Amino acid sequence: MKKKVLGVIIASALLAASLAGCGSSSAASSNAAAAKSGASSQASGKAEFAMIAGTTLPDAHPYNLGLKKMGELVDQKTNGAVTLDVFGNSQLGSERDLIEGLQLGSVQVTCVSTAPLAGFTDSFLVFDLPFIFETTEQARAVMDSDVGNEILHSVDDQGIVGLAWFENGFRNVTNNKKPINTPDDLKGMKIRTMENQMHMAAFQAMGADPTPMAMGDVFTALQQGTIDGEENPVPIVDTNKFSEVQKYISLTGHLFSPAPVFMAKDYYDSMSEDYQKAVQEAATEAAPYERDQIDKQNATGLDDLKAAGMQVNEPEKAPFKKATASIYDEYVKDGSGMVSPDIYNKVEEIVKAHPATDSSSSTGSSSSASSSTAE
Ligand code: EAX
Repeated sequence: MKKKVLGVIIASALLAASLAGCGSSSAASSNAAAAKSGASSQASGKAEFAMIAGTTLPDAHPYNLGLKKMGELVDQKTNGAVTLDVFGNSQLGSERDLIEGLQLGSVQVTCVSTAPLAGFTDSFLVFDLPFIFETTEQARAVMDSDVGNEILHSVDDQGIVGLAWFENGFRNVTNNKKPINTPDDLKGMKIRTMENQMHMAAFQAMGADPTPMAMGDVFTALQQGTIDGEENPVPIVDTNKFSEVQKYISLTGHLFSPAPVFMAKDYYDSMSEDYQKAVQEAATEAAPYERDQIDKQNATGLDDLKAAGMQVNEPEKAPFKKATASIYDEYVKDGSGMVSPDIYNKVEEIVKAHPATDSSSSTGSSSSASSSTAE
């Protein structure tokens, strides 16, 4: 809580600084001078548009590495007139706070999972269907398709510009009680989920007791035992050091979280077309870099977790799919809070065009997981 208040204070101070810089002709001309002399305007604090980005994840997580890359690129493309400072670790609030922050103007850029968007728009709900993707390739094909683009831009009328698709990846269950081999093993377990009705319904269908909570509160809740477990991709479990408070990670791959990079529309609209283009290009170019970092951390993360004492298992997915199949009946239909059948069909078509192969499993590095399970 303290952290969040501090974050809001920092955000407000930075916002005041960025507003003071924005539109001031003296700031703009000294910035041009700095650019000419090759000096970094970020270092001298003279950017015309000094943007701040917030995320809920540790500095080493790919979201933040990707946003820093976007910052370097936009700085280069505008000779330092547009900069981006990144604040991770929920310093600027939860994902819901960050999305609202774009609308209120307290933050200019964020990267979030799609799940917390459920309270703002229905367009992203298709990604909350359990097991909709079997492979990362399928998820990426959807993000990079026309329907992916349509979904990304569906928040335009809510004061938010969709810039690019980063990703968070396949989610796995961690807990302190036992390896999860079948849905039965989840019975009665208090599992933290994101604040999303479909995720909660899926965990309920598997017999767990889902507890929605903001990311910034999860470590302490695990440590204090108010929850038994949580579910997140390997890079998050690893960079958050959940191994210090969790014994088991089960590679369920039950959901894939894409991660849109969003910008505040008012702020974007206040920029010249050249700067808007530079911001867009920087985000587009940073996306493959961010996804590479996810691949890298997925490839090494399980070994880190095992070295830190976690036990890894890879359950068969079929019983979990069966246990959560009702979510499709319940949520794929017309109506508010539902997955639009039109979007669902378009996504399914792309998935079918990218069939899974043996080597393209949902957890990336999972092939050796069961054989090398730590005891
Ligand atoms: O978007 O809250 C979560 O579990 C998410 O995976 C995280 O905040 C990244």
